[in-house]
Amino acid sequence: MDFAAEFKHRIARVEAGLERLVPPVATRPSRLHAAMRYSLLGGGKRLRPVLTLTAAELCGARGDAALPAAVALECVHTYSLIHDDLPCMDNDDLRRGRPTAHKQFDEATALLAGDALLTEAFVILAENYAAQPSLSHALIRELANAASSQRLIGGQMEDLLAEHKANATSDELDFIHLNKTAAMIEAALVMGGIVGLAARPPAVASMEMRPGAVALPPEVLALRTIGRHLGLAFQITDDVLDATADTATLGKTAGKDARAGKTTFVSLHGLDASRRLAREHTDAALAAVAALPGDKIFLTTLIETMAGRAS
Ligand code: GRG
Repeated sequence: MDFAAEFKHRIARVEAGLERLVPPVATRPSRLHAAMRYSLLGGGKRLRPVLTLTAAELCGARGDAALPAAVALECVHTYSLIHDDLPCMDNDDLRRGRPTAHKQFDEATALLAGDALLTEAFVILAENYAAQPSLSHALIRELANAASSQRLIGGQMEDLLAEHKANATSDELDFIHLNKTAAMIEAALVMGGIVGLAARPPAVASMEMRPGAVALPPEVLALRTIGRHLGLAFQITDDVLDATADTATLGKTAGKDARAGKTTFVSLHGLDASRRLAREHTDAALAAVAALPGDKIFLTTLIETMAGRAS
């Protein structure tokens, strides 16, 4: 397998999906849709939607069945970045190598573009999986939980609270990253898995998808475990890069954590221990991949690539 070519191909599928499933700029009000598309289509590594497509294929999805799920996930991720950059949060000028949404447009437009992307994600799921109500429901539930007050938003809240403390504890840091970062990576993989498993014979698929189903399919449990470890490895690597890489390479402001006196994996454990910890979580993610069906070489190489990323 030519990993680089395959990765590029999957990113191109995601870009085409984003282009097609999000309202065009001409949609009224044009300024709002321009801001949504500016943030959504202006770069980004697309790791999460590629994870969705990959998990879906491993679990049996055909063609572009998981593309709307991948696009919905990227819409929620992009909303969180827009809001995180706002003056009332991180107050950042640079994102994905370009001016942040509130710098390019204005603060109110950026706020609304974030709100609209969050809402659009659920429109995309409801509309594109309408013919499979139990699948649609399972996807909406997964994404809503990941973006909820107890996960993404809860992680962001504790992150803000921790900024005002002299020293956050290891437990607080774990809560922040399990929720602010890992929740969306977990959801990316699980949503892909759910789409793949829905392609199984109807009786099995609808039983597994039922809310409160007694036994979740082992593939979903494995994807959750992979997502949790991958998310933690991703965040630790992010902290290491913030401390060691430059702004041009990152496409966002480097060194912000130390300047803000923020508790990070690096400030708490040091660079070497942080790198070791990231490696341990990457290995744990790789170990959990073994429980998945199919040819896992693309997923394992992607996990290794994420561990070794420079931006
Ligand atoms: C405002 C509800 C709300 C949440 C904000 C995503 C987020 C939570 C904050 C952004 C800052 C940050 C360091 C978050 C940790 C997760 C993370 C590293 C996000 C950036 O993901 P990448 O690197 O971004 O995959 P691209 O631009 O490549 O998609």
